[in-house]
Amino acid sequence: MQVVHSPKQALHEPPWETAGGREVPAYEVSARAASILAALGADGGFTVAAPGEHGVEPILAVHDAGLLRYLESAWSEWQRDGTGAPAILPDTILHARLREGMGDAPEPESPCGRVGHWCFDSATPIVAGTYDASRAAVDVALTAADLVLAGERLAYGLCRPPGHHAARALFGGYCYFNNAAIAAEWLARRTGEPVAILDLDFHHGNGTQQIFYERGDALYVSLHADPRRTYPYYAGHADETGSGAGRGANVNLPLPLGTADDAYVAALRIALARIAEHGGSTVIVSLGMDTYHLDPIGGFALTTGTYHAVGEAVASLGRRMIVLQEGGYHVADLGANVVAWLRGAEGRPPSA
Ligand code: OKP
Ligand code: ZN
Repeated sequence: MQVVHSPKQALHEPPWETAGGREVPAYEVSARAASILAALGADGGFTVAAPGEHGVEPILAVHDAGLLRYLESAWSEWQRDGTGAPAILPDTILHARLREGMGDAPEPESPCGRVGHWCFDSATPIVAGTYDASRAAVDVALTAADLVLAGERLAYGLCRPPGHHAARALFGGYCYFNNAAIAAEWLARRTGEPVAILDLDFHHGNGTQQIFYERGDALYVSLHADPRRTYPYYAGHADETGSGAGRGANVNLPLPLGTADDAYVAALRIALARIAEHGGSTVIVSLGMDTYHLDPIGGFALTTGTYHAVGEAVASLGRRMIVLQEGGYHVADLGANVVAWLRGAEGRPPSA
């Protein structure tokens, strides 16, 4: 199987994040990619290649130009004019209700003001290498899409930082650009076909949902922890089904904390049935391994064997697959879990 990854992605190495009112070591670190690359290498059935550069146009097909401009300039501006902190985090965030009934305010000019205009949480620091790494992750996703467009049945993009929380004009949730949404739009424009995105990360992909919410040609289907108790809290409920032309093309299957293998696979069957009803030859999988029973920030109880079964079940749709990495924070077992999933998707048996 062809795998795409860039060493530039390791340039994003945030020192910490905040979680539950505490400063904690960052979970979304380059050791995650190293774990996956080591496991792919040990398996021997994967060929890793660097991405091709795709420029900013596919990003602007999905994201607001102001978000791209902000992420491109944030670090140098912070060096010039920031607080001297080793990472950028907002302390004031543009909340919709602050402007209730008053229309939009202009983007502020100071670094502390600007970050809160484009960021929605305190878990997503910007450091020196964040922009280059995020651009590389987008190129990884697009190159994986190109492989499938060129005839591969399946390609894996080892994206990092992840993407599914990034909305059209907002970053957050460890995500800066929405890799899966950018790849989906790229594919839709090139094929003229509908496309389906299956999001298997523990967290709901609020960004991907938002980007395609009014689109009927892009189906978004997600299995995730119920947002009543879990991040990102404000999206991912079952009654969010799309609007306008997108009515019915958004499918949320929230699951209770503690969900284990059998209940997960049962929900997956429902997700796959919805995808089978939708047209198009390709499924983009947002693959998060934070559903793992040992994940430090997840709350499901999946085991490695189930990842193999899930890969196999998704492959049974008979569609081409662009598999893109999202979360998964149990670094030691992350690689083995990804390999299990991909072997299942390829129709190979689980490793011994
Ligand atoms: C990114 B991805 C939990 C705090 C959650 C942000 C989580 C981002 C997850 N106590 N902080 O979907 O894996
Ligand atoms: Zn996640």
